[in-house]
Amino acid sequence: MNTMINEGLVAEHNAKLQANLDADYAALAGVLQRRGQDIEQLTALAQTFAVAVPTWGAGTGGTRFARFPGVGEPRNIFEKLEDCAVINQLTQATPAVSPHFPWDKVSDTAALREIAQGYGLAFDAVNSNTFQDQLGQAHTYKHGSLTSQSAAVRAQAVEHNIECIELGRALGSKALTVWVGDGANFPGQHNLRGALERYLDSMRDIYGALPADWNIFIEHKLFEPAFYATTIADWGTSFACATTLGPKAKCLVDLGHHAPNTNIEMIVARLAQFGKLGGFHFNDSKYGDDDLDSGSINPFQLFLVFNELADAAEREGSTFNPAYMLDQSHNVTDPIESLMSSAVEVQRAFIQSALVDRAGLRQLQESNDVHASAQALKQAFRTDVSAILAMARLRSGAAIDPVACYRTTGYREARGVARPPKAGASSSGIV
Ligand code: AOS
Ligand code: ZN
Ligand code: ZN
Repeated sequence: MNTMINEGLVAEHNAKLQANLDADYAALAGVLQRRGQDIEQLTALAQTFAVAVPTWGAGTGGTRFARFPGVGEPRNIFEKLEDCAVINQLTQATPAVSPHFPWDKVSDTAALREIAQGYGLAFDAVNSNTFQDQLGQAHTYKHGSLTSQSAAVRAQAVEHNIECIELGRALGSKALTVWVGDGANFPGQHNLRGALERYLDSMRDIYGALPADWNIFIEHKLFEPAFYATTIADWGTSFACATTLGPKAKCLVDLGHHAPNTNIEMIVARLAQFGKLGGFHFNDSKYGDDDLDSGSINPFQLFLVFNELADAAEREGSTFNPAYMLDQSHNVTDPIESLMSSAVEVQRAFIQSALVDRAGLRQLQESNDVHASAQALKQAFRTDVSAILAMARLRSGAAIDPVACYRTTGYREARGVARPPKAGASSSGIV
């Protein structure tokens, strides 16, 4: 296995922290034992956790207003893979990468797959992009893509999605995520029903090109860039489309794509109940699609989402297997640090949800003990499982404290030398 970070540095970091970790782990083991829980089982469970890293997350995304490029940002998919390899080496929680086309320019899929494998990385869902125009493109997406009034624009958008499937197939991916910004900025701009009919027609063509063992994930988003009526604005529309299209079509929940205060965990429960929960884009937000690091604003919501996932997993068994991906954008942090933190926070919610005594909670609910039911969740959420996560990382060969370890390696500084910014690159350009 190729490693980007010198393994000796990771071992040195771990050696310094291990005595404290052992003490914290023993203390937590005692707390959990008094509750009838076995810390070793939880640590083994934590070692199974995986969330995919978005290739676009390795660079600085910025905001609508500005982008402040960071030092040594990856300039192509190969360099993004290097950063993804670091993230997985130090967390052992991110063994897959979710590419975005055509941002990720791939000419030799076999070579790319081999390089990824060398780092121990696989490819998760591929993402299409018909929300912006690319140089040399025949038709503009200014007035929509899959929903466009123009048959030629729709055909171009469908064709792009089919190309994404082909690239994904060559890379070993098993799913296509489709998010479109299509919608209206003004009342009257669209016939609301007509736009969705055209979307479904386009999606039927893409669906028809899916390999037998593939899924297509429909990602809904309340608004932006359309500010009056986004065509796939909510989980209801997504669910209706996924149901209309067929069994390979499922819904993808990006946590930032809802109105403030929306009960996202209930959406998760509904989609799981009806067999249409395809996957997640994890991130956090205060206002809208803020794309902040997971768990940075509302960790309780993340926990409650995982509480529903634990319930669904118990009911459905091993067939319940939604895809986990991060989707975040950085302007003021080092993307590697943010992605590592997010992966750990999602893993934290996963383990906290495993602390809930589900049979006990059911009894409390059946007896209408409202206070105790709420406290059962609160107790799990309040439990600091950091020692479990750190021990899982140590046992899997990762770093006890990924960000602290990363900061000792000088990786970013070295990339600054190895990856000088492209001459004349625009400050808003995607690297
Ligand atoms: C857009 O808001 C969505 O979250 C999509 O997942 C998008 O493809 C991704 O965020 C990259 O911009
Ligand atoms: Zn997303
Ligand atoms: Zn988004």
